[in-house]
Amino acid sequence: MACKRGALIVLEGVDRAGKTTQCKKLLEALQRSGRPAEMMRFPDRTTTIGKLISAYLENKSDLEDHTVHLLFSANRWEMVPLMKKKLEQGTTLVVDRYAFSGVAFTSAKPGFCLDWCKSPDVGLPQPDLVMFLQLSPSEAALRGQFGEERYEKSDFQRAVQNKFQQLMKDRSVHWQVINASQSVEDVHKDIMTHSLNAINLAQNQALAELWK
Ligand code: ADP
Ligand code: FDM
Repeated sequence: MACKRGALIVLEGVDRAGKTTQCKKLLEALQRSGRPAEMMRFPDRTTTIGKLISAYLENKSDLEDHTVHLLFSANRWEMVPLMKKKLEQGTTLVVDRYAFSGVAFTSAKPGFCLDWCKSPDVGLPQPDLVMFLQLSPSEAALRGQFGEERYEKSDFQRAVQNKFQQLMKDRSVHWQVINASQSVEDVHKDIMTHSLNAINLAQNQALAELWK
């Protein structure tokens, strides 16, 4: 490796767990400490595929369930060349949702198994660390009402939470459960500690492929 690569760090969790808040704080802290870092989020609603997904989530269009699953995956694959380039250049990527959300949300729908849902994302860049922000549905409810988007319903979110628990049994992924019911600052401290470890370890390791 010409230079030490950056780490691929993913934040996952149910709606209102604090993913976006914490991604931003982590990004700022890494940049302040002189470590090159950038933030990404999935779905990336700015691309052509992302706009189709966004219209679906906003209930402005309907898409068949398999189709939208494959679009979410394609929306990650279209970013892979850029992600690899950044990581190779030594930039750490802080990512708000990834393939785990893809699998958890689709497999929470009737008629979808985990293996089928995982298959289009097999071979994506393997995250060096996936932090799952754990928050109970009752605590999430205290953080405000659901918005208007398609998946923002309590029963469905509970089913998604169960699917995440199943995914976290997979030892090929470096999962770290974070207690998201702490204050914003305390959650940030935990996230920072785990991220710095992952950044140090990733420097000397080749980027692997997810679920391969
Ligand atoms: P997510 O991206 O997981 O949906 P957000 O970061 O958007 O979550 O946070 C959802 C809401 O909860 C926001 O209003 C945010 O200010 C608030 N919030 C985030 N983290 C905490 C926390 N640790 N304690 C209390 N409220 C929080
Ligand atoms: N979502 C997100 C999926 O269903 N599949 C995916 O692959 C990804 C990345 O889209 F309900 C769902 C999860 C959530 C919605 O919302 C995106 P945010 O607010 O943009 O994270």
